[in-house]
Amino acid sequence: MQTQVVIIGGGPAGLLLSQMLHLRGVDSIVLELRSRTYVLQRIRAGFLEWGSVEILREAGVGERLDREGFFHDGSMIVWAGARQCLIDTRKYAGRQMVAYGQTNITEDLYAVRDAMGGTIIDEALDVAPHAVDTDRPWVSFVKDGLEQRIDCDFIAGCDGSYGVSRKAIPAAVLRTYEKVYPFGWLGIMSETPPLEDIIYANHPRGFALASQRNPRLSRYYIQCDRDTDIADWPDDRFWPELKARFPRSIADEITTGPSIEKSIAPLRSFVAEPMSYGRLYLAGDAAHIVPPTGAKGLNLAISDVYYLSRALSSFYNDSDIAGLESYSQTALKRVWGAVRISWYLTNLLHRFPNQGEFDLRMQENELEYLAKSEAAMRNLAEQYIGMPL
Ligand code: FAS
Ligand code: PHB
Repeated sequence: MQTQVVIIGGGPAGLLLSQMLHLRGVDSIVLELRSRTYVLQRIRAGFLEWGSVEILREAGVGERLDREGFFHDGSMIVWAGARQCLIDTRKYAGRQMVAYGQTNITEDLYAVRDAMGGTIIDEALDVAPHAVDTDRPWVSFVKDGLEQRIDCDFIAGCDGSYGVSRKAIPAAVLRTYEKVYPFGWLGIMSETPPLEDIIYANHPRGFALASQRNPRLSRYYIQCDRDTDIADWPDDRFWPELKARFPRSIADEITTGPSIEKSIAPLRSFVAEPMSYGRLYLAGDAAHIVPPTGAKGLNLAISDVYYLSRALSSFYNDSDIAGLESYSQTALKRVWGAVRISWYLTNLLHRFPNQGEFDLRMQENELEYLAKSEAAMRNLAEQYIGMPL
């Protein structure tokens, strides 16, 4: 087979890139390891920066998002009993955050790709990029037991943190940066009415978060040990623990019910540099991971694709290679900004093992400063909603 861009990975990054390239007249083939059913049952992120909303609208997948997304003016932080402040993105950054599940985005992208005749090869095994440091790269894979080959001009590695693309960058070239946090998030989804606001809790028992997907679907998280066994957390243990981490007035508003999904996400930051090598370009989790505290993971995948789709379109439509040459540097500037704000919020809101009184005073003073200083809140709000693309 032959195409212009082979995209390895059919998650949000890969599907969105395929769609944005199509709208710019660039052909691609998506190779996805898993079945479509498997990809669509994954429950992950759910919180979009304003820039991501605009990009998804431009890609032609904004209609359901605008109809079903939960647009709101910011997220609440509660701490020390009844103290609270709003990260008011509408007041301080003139933009709203939108709660809309990654699963919905993936469904919408599959639908629009199918409608426009996109080529997505599911259950593609042993995908391997070849000759990425030449101008004739190609990709091999196995489908229904048959070895296949696709010749192309470029390869986009959108295969997540444990994919194959990043490994195609020689060890002598690749630099990685990692920080592993000493805890994870135990998350559940329940078919219960959510709270009015998205609320982060800094609590002596540990961090908690109340979020949502729609008026009938709630998403909750509690900080847990990295080695937590999910079997130790039946619903009748989760709900009281979640409530114990919020002020009583909020806890009493939480509607409990059977969980329809429960999973544990370890928290870590990871960045691979450079995000390109020869004709290979990385986007999304293939290049970086952030702790979910700042809700940046999915949004970074979307902004990477924003830059990469424009760079590839300029190459094909204007014979301009500047965007491709600067892609890694441009994307990494935004990546490191998201890594930093996620690191800041993770340190601000969680309880760390061996945290002393001094550290707790630092957290409390920072929260009080945010609550009192317009300048401090403006600083946080503009980063939380996402810096301009
Ligand atoms: P993805 O991992 O979503 O997609 C990569 C795709 O490549 C997958 O479909 C995979 O099957 C495929 N693939 C892998 N190896 C392959 C191979 N060799 N060949 C072909 N295909 C291959 N972000 C937030 O902002 N907020 C959150 O609350 C949040 N929660 C998360 C919870 C969990 C458990 C995880 C794992 C991540 C979470 N994230 C969250 C981050 C997450 O949303 C990612 O940022 C987002 O999925 C990134 O999208 P992609 O880069 O497309 O990677
Ligand atoms: C979510 O709704 O999944 C969510 C919201 C805010 C975050 C992280 C995750 O910071």
